[in-house]
Amino acid sequence: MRRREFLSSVGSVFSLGALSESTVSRAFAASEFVDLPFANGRRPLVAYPGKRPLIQLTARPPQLETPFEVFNEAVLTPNDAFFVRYHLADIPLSIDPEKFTLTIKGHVDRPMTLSLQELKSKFEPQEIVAVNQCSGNSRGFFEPRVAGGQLANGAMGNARWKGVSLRALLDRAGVQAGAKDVTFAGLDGPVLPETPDFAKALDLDHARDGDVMVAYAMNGEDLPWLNGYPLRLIVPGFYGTYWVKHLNEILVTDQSFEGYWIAKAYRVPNNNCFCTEPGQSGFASTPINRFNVRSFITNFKQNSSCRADVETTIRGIAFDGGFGVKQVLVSLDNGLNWRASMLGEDYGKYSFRPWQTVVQLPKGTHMIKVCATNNIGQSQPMQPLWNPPGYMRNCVETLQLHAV
Ligand SMILES: Nc1nc2c(c(=O)[nH]1)N[C@H]1C(S)=C(S)[C@@H](COP(=O)(O)O)O[C@H]1N2
Ligand SMILES: [Mo]
Repeated sequence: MRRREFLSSVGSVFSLGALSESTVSRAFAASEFVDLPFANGRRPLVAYPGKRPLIQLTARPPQLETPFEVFNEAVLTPNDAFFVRYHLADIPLSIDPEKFTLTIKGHVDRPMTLSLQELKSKFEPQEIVAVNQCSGNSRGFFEPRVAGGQLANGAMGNARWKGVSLRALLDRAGVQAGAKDVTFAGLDGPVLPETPDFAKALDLDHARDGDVMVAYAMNGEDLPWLNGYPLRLIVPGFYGTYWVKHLNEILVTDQSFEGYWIAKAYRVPNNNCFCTEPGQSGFASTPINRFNVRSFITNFKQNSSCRADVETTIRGIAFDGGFGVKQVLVSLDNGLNWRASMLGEDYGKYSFRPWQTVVQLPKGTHMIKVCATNNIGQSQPMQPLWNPPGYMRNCVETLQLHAV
């Protein structure tokens, strides 16, 4: 179904609230701004329907970053604070949940068109807590700078997703011998016909791993509009580019998918570090896939202060591409010595893992570093790695903290 049809449909139509086609292109009156810590980092804080004021990167399409303080509120990122990323300006503005359907077709014995109600009632529900992170999260910190959305660290979020396992859907449809890839398309489209429509693919084994799912709920509520209402793909451990929103078509093919958004975009250098030297060219590339390991301090801002000589808790989050966080080390002396922190509640191997440690800092300025390791021994580099598209930043973060 195309967007025009939603706009003309009647009944209990969900829509983007006050957001009409003309206002979607305009920033809502922003009264506040934030300064992200890199050049040209001034951004308006803008409240879209269903969202609290978030850091606006672009208005058309809406691209919103989560203010970093939110990650100190809870391990699960609240729906109204979850970041938003779109590529194409023609996003759906109105959807009738009674009429919406998901189609599964291609190399299957029983092509299906399911209503939302059928999806919810005819399949066993499944829940997974998983981080969604944009490939370009933290791109604004790249040195030398690279083209693309200049994001700080807020293009990520962690939620409890509920839906149906993609394997169950594919099994019901009956995947035929010779099938190779599964492709996914959503309701948004390009404004210009020359622009390739947003579509992604997974190989059949990945699509059938039992964890990839079609989600209809996030943290116990319907998906927020801007996070893919009414259905989105969840690809735990993989970068957000695979998490197709407003998902309405699943196609099983007997060929390798060669669509623009995999064959040309979202590729990284094909080596162990997914990195190159600035200026280097002619390297082989591969589609971006799993997250690398990251960790952050969430309860102190850069260049803030704490009380000297008293017990102070430093805490934060860590995550990886689905092997689970094993350990989070903290250094109070800019990386010379490291101590273990205490890991908090385990929400599963795809989730943020909270950690904390209690310190007592003498008067002065301290360079606090945090470094996580996952269950297969992957860790974080001390120095930032570089690649032309500005993807996968995961170097050890340093907090400058003044004990006073
Ligand atoms: N339909 C659709 N799905 C999409 C995209 C898009 O442009 N259109 N962008 C992808 C990218 S690159 C990211 S990082 C995630 C962001 O998910 P969010 O907007 O829910 O935070 O959505 C993915 N799914
Ligand atoms: Mo992304």
